[in-house]
Amino acid sequence: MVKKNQTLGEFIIENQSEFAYSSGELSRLINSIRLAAKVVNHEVNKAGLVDITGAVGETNVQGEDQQKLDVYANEKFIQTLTNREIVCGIASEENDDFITIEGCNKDHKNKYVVLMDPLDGSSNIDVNVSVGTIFSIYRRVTPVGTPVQLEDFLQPGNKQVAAGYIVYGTSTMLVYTTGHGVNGFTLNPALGSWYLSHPDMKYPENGHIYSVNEGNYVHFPQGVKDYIKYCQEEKDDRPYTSRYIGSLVSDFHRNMIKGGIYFYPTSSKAPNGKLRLLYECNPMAFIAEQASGKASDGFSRILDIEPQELHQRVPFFCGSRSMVEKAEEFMAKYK
Ligand code: P6P
Repeated sequence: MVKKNQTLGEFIIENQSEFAYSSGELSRLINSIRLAAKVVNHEVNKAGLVDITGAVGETNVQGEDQQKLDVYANEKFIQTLTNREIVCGIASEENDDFITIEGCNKDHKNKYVVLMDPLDGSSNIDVNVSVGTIFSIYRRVTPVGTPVQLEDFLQPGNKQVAAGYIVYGTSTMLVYTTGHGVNGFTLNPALGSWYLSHPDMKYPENGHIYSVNEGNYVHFPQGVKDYIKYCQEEKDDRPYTSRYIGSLVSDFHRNMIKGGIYFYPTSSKAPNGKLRLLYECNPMAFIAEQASGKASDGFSRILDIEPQELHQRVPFFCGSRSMVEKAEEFMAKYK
C-alpha cells in the first residue's frame, strides 16, 4: 500500500508484512538507519561552518584520505545500529575488518548483518557537492547467537533482504527497497520527519544520460570506448547527454528518475574498476533491478557474483535496462 506523503514510520507499519522473515526487526533496522541519517545530515549540512571537513590525516582501507565527516558518519551509523540490538555484525568501507556486535556472543537473537559505505563521494564535501550513504542488509547464514563470521558478509547480492541509500543533496532523501519495489522519502528538516515523496520509483522506458569519468577514456578497454562513441554520435535519439557528478549516489539517483546509465568500468589504471561489490554495487544493483533497471559488470549480473573478499572491486554498469544492454553488446565484441 503506497500513499504519497505518508511518513516513513506509517509506511513501514503499513508494509510490515513485506519484510521477509521479519518479526518487526527489519522495520526497527530501517528505523535506526533513518535516525542515523538525520544525525549525519545535520552535520553534512553545516560541514563548511564547523571544523569537521577536510582530511582527518588518516587513510582508510582503500588508501583514500579519510575526511572527518567519513569518520563521523561511520561512527554514527555503527553506534545507532549497535544500540538497537538487531544487528549481529557490520562491515564498512571505513573499517578493514567487519565488526561483531557483542550481544551476538551471548543469547541475543540478532539475525541481520549490515554492509555500508557511510559517506560515499566524501571527497566532494569540501566543494559542496552532494554525497551519500549506501547500505545493504542480509540475514546472517551462521547460527543465531554465535559470533558472526566472514561468510555472513560474503553473500551474493541476490540474498539481500533490503538495500538503500541516503542522498544528502538539495534535499535529503532516503531511497530503499525490501524487494517489493523502490520508494523514496524526503526529509523535512524542520520537523525531522521523512515523507513518501517518490512512491514506486521506476526507470523511464528510455534513457538519454550517460555518466562516466571520460578523463579515463584512454585507459578504457575498446568496448567501453566504442560505447562512449555510440553515446556521442548523431543518430536516432543520440547524442546522449553526459552528466557525471563524481558521487555515485547522486549520479545513480538522477539517472533512476530521468533515465540513464552510470558506469565505472575496468581500465588499465583500475583492472577491477573502482567501486566495491558488497557495499556499493550490490545495494545499488538491487535497487536498480527493483526499479526495472539493470546492473552488470559489463558481462554478467552484479547480484549473482559470489563475493571473495570484503572490499573487492568490480566493474559496474547500472541504469536503464536498454542502455545497460547496449553497453554489454559493445563489451561482448571484445570478450
Ligand atoms: P572518479 C566516490 O569516491 C566514488 O566511489 C563514487 O561515488 C563516484 O562515482 C566515483 O568514486 C568517482 O570516481 O575516479 O571518477 O573520481
